[in-house]
Amino acid sequence: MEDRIIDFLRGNPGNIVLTSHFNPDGDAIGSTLGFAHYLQGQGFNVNVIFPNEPSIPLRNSLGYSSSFVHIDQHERNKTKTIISQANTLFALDYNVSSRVGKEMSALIDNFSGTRILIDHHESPDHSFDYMYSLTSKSSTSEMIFDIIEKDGGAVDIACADNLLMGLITDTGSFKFPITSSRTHEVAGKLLNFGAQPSIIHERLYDNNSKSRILIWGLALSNILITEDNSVAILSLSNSDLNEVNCQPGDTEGLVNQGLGIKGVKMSVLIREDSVGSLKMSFRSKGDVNVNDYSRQYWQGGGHKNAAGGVSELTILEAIDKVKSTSKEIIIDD
Ligand SMILES: [Mn+2]
Repeated sequence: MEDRIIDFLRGNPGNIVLTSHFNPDGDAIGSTLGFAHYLQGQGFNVNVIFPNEPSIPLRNSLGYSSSFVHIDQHERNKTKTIISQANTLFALDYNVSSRVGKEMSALIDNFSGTRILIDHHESPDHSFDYMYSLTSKSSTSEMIFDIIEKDGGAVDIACADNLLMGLITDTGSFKFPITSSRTHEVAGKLLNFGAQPSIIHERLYDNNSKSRILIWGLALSNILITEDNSVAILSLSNSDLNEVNCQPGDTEGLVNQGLGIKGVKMSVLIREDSVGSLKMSFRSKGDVNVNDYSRQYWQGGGHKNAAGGVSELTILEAIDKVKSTSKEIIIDD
């Protein structure tokens, strides 16, 4: 399939719309903008639609300010028109249309043209017309590079910058187990196309807002660790978030801090977005499978070592539930 995606587009000329998931992360932005800039360079008419606005560091990727980038929450009428005038729609870095949020998922479900999914999450929705799904891949950005490389056209600096950002963010700067020799090879090739890892890194990680540092401080000062020292639990109440005027993206990456504690195999972040609505994030090491765990207990899923979920419990109830259920998935050394 991946060999034929761009040939398919050449055989079916028309407008292309590329979409990614709600709260777009580095790989969502990276894969979508990387592909969009490549396709534009190949003469295609492209538009990109994200459901809501990404965090500021992600908005600073090269080419983010292109006129073809749209935010559904800000430009509803425009995005509806774009989707109605497209004949091919890409779903990048998400496995089911509900991941784009309620408002936008209807537009994707009812899209009358060809729907193509490119993604590395588990359990992709088989209702798409074409699917390129590989859970062994570090990132959707790596998959997009595979497609582009086979096509053989010019990779401009905006494409290279965005794809490398996707690789860096989804692999935790090349340290997660999903990182393969191919991931490093792709990164090397992106450097040859002009991407600058030091600049991407500085933009992403040395560019914190005050509210981000304050919310991390609050969460870390209240960290709980289970008696057997295997699970770290971070929690932020609605009033914590309001106290520091927490902005979208401020808690991104926070859950990984729990894994930095010696002996901890799973880290959990519980965030109370509004009272009665918890967002759960899970990270794990090695064979501790948080995808299965979140599916079973938290109405969510994701990858083996990184997953999300939701809950209607209170924070204290959710902490108790993590304590009682996580024992099942922790594997003793
Ligand atoms: Mn991804």
